[in-house]
Amino acid sequence: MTVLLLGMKIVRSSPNVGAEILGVDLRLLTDGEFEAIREAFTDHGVIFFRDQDLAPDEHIEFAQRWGDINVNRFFTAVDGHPQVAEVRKEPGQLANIGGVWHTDHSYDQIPALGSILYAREVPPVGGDTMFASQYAAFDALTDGMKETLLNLWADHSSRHVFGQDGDNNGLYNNPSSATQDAVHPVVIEHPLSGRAALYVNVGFTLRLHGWSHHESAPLLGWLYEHCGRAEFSTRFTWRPGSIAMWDNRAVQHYALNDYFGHRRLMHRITIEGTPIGPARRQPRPVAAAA
Ligand SMILES: O=C(O)CCC(=O)C(=O)O
Ligand SMILES: [Fe+2]
Repeated sequence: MTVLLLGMKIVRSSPNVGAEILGVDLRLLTDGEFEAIREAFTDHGVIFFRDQDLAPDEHIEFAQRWGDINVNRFFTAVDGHPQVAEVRKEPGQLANIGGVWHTDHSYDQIPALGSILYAREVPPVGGDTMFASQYAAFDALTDGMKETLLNLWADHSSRHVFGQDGDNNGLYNNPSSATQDAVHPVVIEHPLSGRAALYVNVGFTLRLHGWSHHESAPLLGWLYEHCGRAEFSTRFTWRPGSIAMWDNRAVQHYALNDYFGHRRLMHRITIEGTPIGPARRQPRPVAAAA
């Protein structure tokens, strides 16, 4: 489906998630265009732009339209621009940043709204990023599973990824500031759309709150598999100048690590979020008449 708005074209990327926004220069946005982009962001969970030419200051200016910038504690910043984090992988490097399904910042009490990732240098082929709708993931569950999950909370942490003893792979800085832990509902009410979204991720969720690791593992393992199902996802192929802006409360993402021998360099700005709370319990089903 294609929607035309103020000369911009909004083209859905897949049935459940993502839209590409064509015909706009992010350096010259009118307020009307920005409102249409914000609406597309709420509707589609992740939005994509092509052929943008943004200096770090222009990237920052676009980001500030959405809210305050979250200055990343763990990523190396672009020289002279602490608000802009580098997501870099060098040709000889094995590990990448974000190479499993995950939700950024779920370890924070108030998780970031999302990120604006801008491609500077990309491999000739590979290095795509996948996004999966956590609305679709929740909607596809049975009533029984929904009812169960609506009562659960989960513990999240940054320590096992960014901390001193974490699986850091030399990718991140400041391990001593990986002190964030948070408890969030397993199903959140999205602060913009009001829709219910699954909110556990293999990157940062430790266990169900009040459950042991052993008790949590089977259910969480099943949910992690479910969260990233192909039907809920879209795959974005980058070109230099491409942008993806995703909503951490609505989608998970996964940076594919399939381009050994090539450099990939992205600039990322993260926007602060607002508090999240549990999705409302569904009304009790009426028993079917005999
Ligand atoms: O490099 C990418 O495509 C995404 C990496 C990632 O997970 C992130 O920037 O949060
Ligand atoms: Fe990420």
